[in-house]
Amino acid sequence: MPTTATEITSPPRRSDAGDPLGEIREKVRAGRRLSLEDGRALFATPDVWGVCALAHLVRDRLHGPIAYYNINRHFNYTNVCALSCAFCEFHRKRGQDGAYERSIEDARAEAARARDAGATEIHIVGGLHPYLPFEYYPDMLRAIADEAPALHIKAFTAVEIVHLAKIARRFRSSDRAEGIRWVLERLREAGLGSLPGGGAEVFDDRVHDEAFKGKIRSDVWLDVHRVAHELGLNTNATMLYGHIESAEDRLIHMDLLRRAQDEALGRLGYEPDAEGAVTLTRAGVAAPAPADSARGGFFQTIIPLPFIPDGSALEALPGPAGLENLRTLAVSRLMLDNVPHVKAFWIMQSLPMAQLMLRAGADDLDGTVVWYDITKVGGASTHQETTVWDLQRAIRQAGFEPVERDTLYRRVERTGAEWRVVG
Ligand code: V47
Repeated sequence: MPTTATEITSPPRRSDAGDPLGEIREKVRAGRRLSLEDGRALFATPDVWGVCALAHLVRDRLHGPIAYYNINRHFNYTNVCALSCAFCEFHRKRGQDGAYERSIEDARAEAARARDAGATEIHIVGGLHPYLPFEYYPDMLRAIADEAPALHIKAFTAVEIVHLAKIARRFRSSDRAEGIRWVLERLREAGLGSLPGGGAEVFDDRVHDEAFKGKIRSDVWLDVHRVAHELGLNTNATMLYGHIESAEDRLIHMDLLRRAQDEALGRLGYEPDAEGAVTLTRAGVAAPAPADSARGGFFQTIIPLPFIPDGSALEALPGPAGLENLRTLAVSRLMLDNVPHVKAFWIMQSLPMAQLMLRAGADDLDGTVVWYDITKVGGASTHQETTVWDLQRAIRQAGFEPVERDTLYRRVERTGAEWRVVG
């Protein structure tokens, strides 16, 4: 398990000065892994559209004319959090104005509403609540699974999983994996289907200490996902960019994720190339089949999240602008050659930007969402919903065929609120 990224020490030095992307284009065409130096060139070039076009090439090879969307609901069970991360405007202390805790019955009622609206997934995350007992969490999942058995439960970031291991008194720094496994097994028995990608932020200790001190560090985040993969659970990965990190930090983040994915795919029987890389963009290599949770165990999607300053302690920062968002997503597609999907999360990107991203490496627009508490752009309320029609229109206008997926990227066929997985 890697705990440190490849050192980046040498200055940029490329032979193709006339066409800075020429050598990278050849590698991309051949399905070869890009180096960190290539990544640095992708961030440095003024030719953002050239970077997007390269990412599109990869996206086209993996997914052709298809762009995915899903019908989902988010449920935030509490915003009470023991931490006070500088980038986050969601957290409250207990008793503070706006602090809330949802009951198990609230979760059950949300599951019923999601089921009745035809959602295939409920995405659950919350703050690190200092007083809720461990049993609250499996009980919540059991209530949801009982109320809406077909609803996939994607729940709890790696940060919450470690918090649960601590409150269950199972977390020992001498053997982190044991406590993490214990928690994940209990949650899976209660109905957990997969882990969302949150809490990764950016895997750098300096940034960690300034913007989210107290949260788990990268090695622990990666441990949680490794153990989840070993148990056959699929997971996602995020990267929060555009705050106090550098382009170099983003590349190291991507590098650590792709090493972890090489290991996950290795466990699933993929053969690495001579350099130890498992690229899904090489000719003749198929992406892992849409899995049920018994055959899963890898990162499904990378979700670059642009920092939204509004209401956070870092509010004075401008946040990333449009071209930076496009470039970062495109570089993620290019560097993470072993992650099948790239998601444009429209809540944070905006739907018009997410639509452009379909031409810059993204193949997935998540989702109908409905209620979202973590970020609110420009004073938006927690009601942040888009319709299936809007998602389909955005996809069609970008020149792709909209395909509804479930959480595990299997095709969904539906008539109204009735749906079934078809492949
Ligand atoms: O971990 C918090 C981020 C994440 C801010 O797995 C912020 O399918 C921007 O992980 N500006 C939670 N971002 C969201 C998340 C997610 C979203 C959609 C799909 C999936 C998936 C996962 O939101 C947190 C944090 O990185 N976040 N505050 C902010 N001010």
